[in-house]
Parts: sequence; structure tokens; C-alpha cells
Amino acid sequence: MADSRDKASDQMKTWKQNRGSQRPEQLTTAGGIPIGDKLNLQTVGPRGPLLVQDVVFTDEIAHFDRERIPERVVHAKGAGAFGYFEVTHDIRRYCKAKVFEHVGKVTPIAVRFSTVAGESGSADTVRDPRGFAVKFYTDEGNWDLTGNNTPIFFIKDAMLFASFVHTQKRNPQTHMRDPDMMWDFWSLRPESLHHLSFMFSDRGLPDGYRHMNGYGSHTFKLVNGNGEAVYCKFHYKTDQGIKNMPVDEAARLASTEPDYAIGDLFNAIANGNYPSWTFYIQVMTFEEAEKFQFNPFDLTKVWSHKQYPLIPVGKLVLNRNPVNYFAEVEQLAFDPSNMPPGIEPSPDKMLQARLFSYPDTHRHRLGANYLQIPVNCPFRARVANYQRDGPMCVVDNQGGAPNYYPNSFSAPDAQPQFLESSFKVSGDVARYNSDDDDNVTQVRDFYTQVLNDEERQRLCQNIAGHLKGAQLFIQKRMVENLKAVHPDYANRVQSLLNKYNAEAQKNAVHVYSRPGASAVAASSKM
Ligand code: HDE
Repeated sequence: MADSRDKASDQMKTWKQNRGSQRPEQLTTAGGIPIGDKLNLQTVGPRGPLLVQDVVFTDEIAHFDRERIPERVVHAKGAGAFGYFEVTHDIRRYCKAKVFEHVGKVTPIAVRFSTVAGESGSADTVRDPRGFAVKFYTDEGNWDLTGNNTPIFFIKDAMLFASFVHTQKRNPQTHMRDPDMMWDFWSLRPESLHHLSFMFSDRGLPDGYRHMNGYGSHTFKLVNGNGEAVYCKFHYKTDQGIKNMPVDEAARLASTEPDYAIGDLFNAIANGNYPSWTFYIQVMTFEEAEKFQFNPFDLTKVWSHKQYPLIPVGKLVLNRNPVNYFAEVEQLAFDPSNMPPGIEPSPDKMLQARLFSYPDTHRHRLGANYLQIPVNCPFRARVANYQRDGPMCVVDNQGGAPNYYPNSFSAPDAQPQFLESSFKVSGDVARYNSDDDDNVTQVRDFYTQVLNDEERQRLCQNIAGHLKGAQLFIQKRMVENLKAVHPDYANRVQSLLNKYNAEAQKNAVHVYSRPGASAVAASSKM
């Protein structure tokens, strides 16, 4: 039995074997004072009461009382690992960022994978997008590519994000997940059809984190050494091959092995079976963007690979597990606004909103000095700014360097080589509605050209199996949206719904015809 245990199960054993003389066998308080007895409270007589002078106890319990920090408001359950990015192809004609400086250049990375809607203790094998966030510790500060395993997203206007997330979380009264809330929102916002179809397809249940692709998803801007800019998308394709999980197996694991994906990643790395992804870009010139048939900054759309082929760039490899989960993964903070010179945001409204939201949530979750936490610190660059002090300042606070700018003693007046690229924009300031852009063409392509017939059937079963939990008027609105994509999509979902609804009705009649059921039925109308 013990021999068949995996590396994750044997963590304690391995730690003891590897410990060597690292830690002296001496118990102390947090202040380092040796402790005589850590099993028994100090009390007046054997039956108590306790004494405030038992600082061995108060030291421990007061810290325990403060152990939890807020979990991530989304993407709370996750797994992290470390490794490197290696450049295999020269893309300097597009981008001057030093991370792409020459073929063979290696940059350390941290990666965090996650599910989105569930809490920190939720199951890994649920139908949900997966987060795939990469932090590159570059010579020019950290670059955070905070992506998902989907090249698209449910919405394209960040004004809807908080509401959208509320529909995926818990009902304000019942504190349960609520299909009415989810399908009401999705059916009211047809721009979600593309992501929804992707998520309810086989790809919505990846087999762990190693067998899925990652995408920067948004359109970004790359700028080369001559100041010339192009738009770009980032893709990282799994070298392990795509592998998804059958619905039944995912449901079984959700109850028997809820940490399946974390364990799979940990064990693969611990066994030296290092997962890797090949990193690509797609490039679109500004002129092409003007003529593109869709808004090139619309996050609910993909760029055709035929028109904008994948250009290979490098490899992401994960070869180290975290030594401590809280220190290195729970505190790992990604921020899409961390972009070194040469990588810039496009006007994508979702990306622009994320530039604010992430550092904002980190200040709330981890504190104003979260960038001093070792896993977040841009350790390959030297931080020189005029921010000082704040809670938990744990570095030298930049010593005696001036804390105001401009000054006559520190940095130069300007560093034009690091200026952002300049670009023209014009337009009337207003709140523009984008929900009536073409929301169906690419979904139709996905349904008819990407999926085969069996995959289409599974997609429809997955949708109907979930949508059946919503009220009839919501089901109807959703099916109307599917009809706009393709009549076959709508028909298959509707006929499955008819079956489920008839079964539900039969069961309801059954319940209410039981002796004594009338009282229940009457009270449910109150
Ligand atoms: Fe996030 N998202 N997001 N998101 N997101 C967060 O930041 C947000 C979006 C993604 O492993 C939060 O640190 C807004 C798209 C990942 O630590 C928060 C909008 C994509 C992770 C936040 C989006 C993502 C997050 C919660 C719409 C894929 C986990 C905790 C404008 C391209 C990173 C945190 C990790 C986490 C905001 C939409 C990916 C609240 C406002 C699109 C992988 O800041």
C-alpha cells in the first residue's frame, strides 16, 4: 500500500528525508524563544482556569485567528508551479521586449492554473473555464500574461463583469448555485454564445491542467526597436496533447478526488515529467485591423489561424513544485498591467478594465506592499521609484534614496527609450452598446466546422442537462439564441429539454399525489 503512494501523498515522508540539518529540533515561539511544553496549557491547578501569562498559547492562537486572507474573488481554487520560458524563434521584428532578446534566452516563470467560479475548497473537475496565468520574471520587470484555457470570453464590455460573476456564484438568499441566474444572464447577453458553446463542449472538462492550451485571449500590441507596432494574440499550446474528461468521470472525481488537477500537476513535476507548452503569437497590422470583418478588440471573437497564422516563439516548461503553497501560490499575484517595454495593451475594453482591477484586488487581498512578497517581487530588475512605507514593508524601503521626484540626486529626467508607443484615437465620449455586433457567425463555424457530429451531440446534451434547471421562459429565450446560430443546435437542445421537462413534470405530479403532499404544495405557494 505504502509503496504505491504517489509523490503528493508522500510529501511529509519526503520532507523528513530531505530535511537534513535545515531545521534544529527545537520548538520556539514566533519570536524564536525556546518552548518547554507545547502540549499543555498553563493553568491554576489541573482543572484551570488559564493564565494570560501563558504567552506560548496566546502567541499561537492569536496568529491562528488571523490565518485566512480573502480568497480570490474569482479563480479561488488553483495550483501553481515554477519553471522557465525559452526563446526558440526570433520575433524581434515585432517586439523589442528583452524577454524575446535572442534565441536561447531563458526567463524564469511562475504559473497558476485555476477554476473560476468555485471557492478555494471546491472540486477541480467541474465544467468551468480554467485560468492559465504566467508570470515572466524578466530583466525589465515582471510580465504577467494572465490568460485562460479559452481564446474567448463570455462578455466584451467590462461593465458587465461583476454581474456576470455574481450569476456564476451563489444565490443571495439560498447561497446555492442557481441555474436561473446563470441562464437568465447568458440568454440576455448573446455575446456569451461563443464562450458558452466552447465551455459546454468537451473542452469544458479538461483532464487536469497539463492537457489544455492557454491563451492570452485579448488583443495586445507589440512594439519593435524602431517604434513600429502591430496587434497580437498569445497562444500557448500543450505539448502533452489535449485531453478532456468524460462527464461521468469528472462527476465521480468531484466527490472522490476533488483535488485531482492539483495532484496531477504536483505528481508529474515531482516525477520529473515536466509539462511544457509551445508559445506562439498571431500578428495583425494596424491596416489589417482597420479592415478586419469584426472588431479586432472584441474578446468574444477569435482571429482565423488561416488568415493570421501562428508564429512560433518559444517554450514554457514547468519543473519545480512550490515549496510552500501559501507563500508561493496563494500570495502569487498576477496583474495584466505588468507589461515590459515592447508589450502594450490594445484598446480592448475588457483588457483596459483588467489593468485596474487586478492591482486593486491585490492591494485589498495582500496589502499595499504586495510586490515585496518574494514570489511577486520583480527580482531580476531593480525597483527604483518613490513609493515608501505602508503596512508590512519588509525590504529596506530603498534606504536613504530620495523619496520625491524630480530631485537633484537620483534618476535621470527622462528615459525616452522606454516610452510607450504613441497612437491616434478620436471619437465621441459615450457609453457604446456592443451586444448587437455579430455574435453568431463564429459560433456557427465552431458548431458546424470545428465539432464533429458526436461532439455536437455531447455539447447539446451538456447544455440541455444544465439549462433544464432554469425556468421555462429562460429556456425558451436561450433556445431562440441557439436558433440564430444554427437551427440544428436549437432543435437538438429543445428536444432534449422537452424530454427533461416532461420527466420533471411527471416526477412533480408524483410527489404532489402522495398522501399528505397537498400541505407541502400549498405551503410552496406562499
Ligand atoms: Fe480575471 N480576475 N477578470 N480574467 N482572471 C481575477 O484577480 C477581472 C478575465 C483571470 O491565478 C481577479 O487576483 C475583470 C479574462 C485569471 O491568480 C480579479 C475582468 C481573463 C485569474 C479579476 C476579468 C481572466 C483572474 C480575482 C473583466 C482571461 C486568476 C483575483 C474585465 C483572459 C489569476 C485576482 C491567478 C483573476 C478581474 C476577465 C483571467 C478580480 C475585471 C478575460 C487566470 O482582479
